[in-house]
Amino acid sequence: LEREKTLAMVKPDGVLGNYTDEIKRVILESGFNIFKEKISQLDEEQTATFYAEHSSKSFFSSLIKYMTSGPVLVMVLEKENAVADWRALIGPTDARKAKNTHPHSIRAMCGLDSEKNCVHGSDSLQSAQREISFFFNEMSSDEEVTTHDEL
Ligand code: YYY
Ligand code: MG
Repeated sequence: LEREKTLAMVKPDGVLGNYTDEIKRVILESGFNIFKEKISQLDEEQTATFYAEHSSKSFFSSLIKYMTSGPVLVMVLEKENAVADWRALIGPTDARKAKNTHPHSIRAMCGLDSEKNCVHGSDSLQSAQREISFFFNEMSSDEEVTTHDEL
């Protein structure tokens, strides 16, 4: 399997609920290297760009309100098969479903429903590349980027 990078995010409910340390512990125990990380505060325009594929959905305006409600922690995770493995670790989009079918997933641990689901993960290698450059190239107004050594 190829070594990959994926974008992980702890969403505002996860940061405000103090789940960040627990989530990072699970990430490291699962064999990921946290290659870069920073705290960011998304505005409406940035969120609309990040979630552009969902712009016609009924939940879009509510999603933007939620995602801009507080700071997020964004991380570049690195390991073999990182994209699919991180998606598997976070569990299904709807945290209520996650609690039933994937009780050990991160969304089961700290998510609430299909909107407030605590964490994000890129859904493909192509999305991962887009999302990593979105946060770590274009949005360079957030200074405090911690970069860890590449394994
Ligand atoms: O990739 P993932 O986050 O698991 O789900 P998506 O279907 O891409 O939706 C992105 C984002 O939109 C989801 O994490 C919360 C929000 N959302 C929602 O508020 N209500 C839904 N019914 C579906 C998604
Ligand atoms: Mg998605």
